[in-house]
Amino acid sequence: PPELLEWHGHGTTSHFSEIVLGRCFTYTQIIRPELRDEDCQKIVDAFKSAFLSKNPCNITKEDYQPLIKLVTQTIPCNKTLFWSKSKDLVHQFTWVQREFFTLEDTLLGYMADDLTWCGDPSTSDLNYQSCPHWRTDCSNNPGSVFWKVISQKFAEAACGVVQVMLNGSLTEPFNKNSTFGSVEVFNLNPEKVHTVQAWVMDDIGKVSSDSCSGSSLNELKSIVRERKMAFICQDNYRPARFVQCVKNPEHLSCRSGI
Ligand code: DN4
Repeated sequence: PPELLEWHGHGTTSHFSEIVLGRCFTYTQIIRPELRDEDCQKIVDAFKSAFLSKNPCNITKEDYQPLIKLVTQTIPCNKTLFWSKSKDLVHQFTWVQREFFTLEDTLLGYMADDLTWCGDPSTSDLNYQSCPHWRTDCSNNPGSVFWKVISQKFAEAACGVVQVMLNGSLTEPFNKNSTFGSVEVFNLNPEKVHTVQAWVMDDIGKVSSDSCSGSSLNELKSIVRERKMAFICQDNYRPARFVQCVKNPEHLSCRSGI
């Protein structure tokens, strides 16, 4: 059996198989009934086959191809929402503004959100003790490869104007080593995507900085323009600011016109 704490990351989430199967049914039967005919048992089996009985440091994009092929979900043009370092806010926003889709609002992203999973070459079981951590153990682990594959697909499929929510309280709201900066921007198809629109959201309580004119956003603008798409940037996009203000109604920036 795998040694206790073989790896530095958390082990497979308890009840992983039941959670992903349950989430698949919740998503396809209740959240997006237009997907009601998807076969959740088949999807979960393909998900698990991608990494079970394999070295969790040698997972490849090809391992997830059967899963990717099984799930066909089209996102309407103009409704794809990427994010970086703004996970809570972006999901609070899409919970209210239902027509926007983050990756975690698609079936595969929804099934895997916040979970950990890995197997071991010597057994056909999940490893509940530990899984490789992407920084300290290896980057080709089941979770990292999964997010990379589905992030790439999500970006390739986008059309019209795409949005990205960034964190304006950071010195580098755009980080070219993030999944957004290294995978998603470069997999947008300029023949389908005409504009990239950034929403740069400051934490409430931090001094509002004019991030759109800073060097980090300028780097994103250069990449986008180089790839023949238009770039728009908005500091503290109002609809998302309103979501932040629910928790901070008395803050000055929530009281006065912002
Ligand atoms: P981020 O806020 O830097 O990272 C989002 C999450 O992904 C954090 O928990 C990161 O872990 C984790 N992460 C980032 N890169 C890797 C990696 N290579 N292996 C494992 N975990 C990683 O933002 P980001 O720009 O890197 O990723 C967000 C964008 O990519 C979104 O537009 C999504 O469409 C997509 N995405 C979503 C998820 C998710 O929902 C994960 C990866 C990518 P840590 O830095 O906190 O350790 O979980």
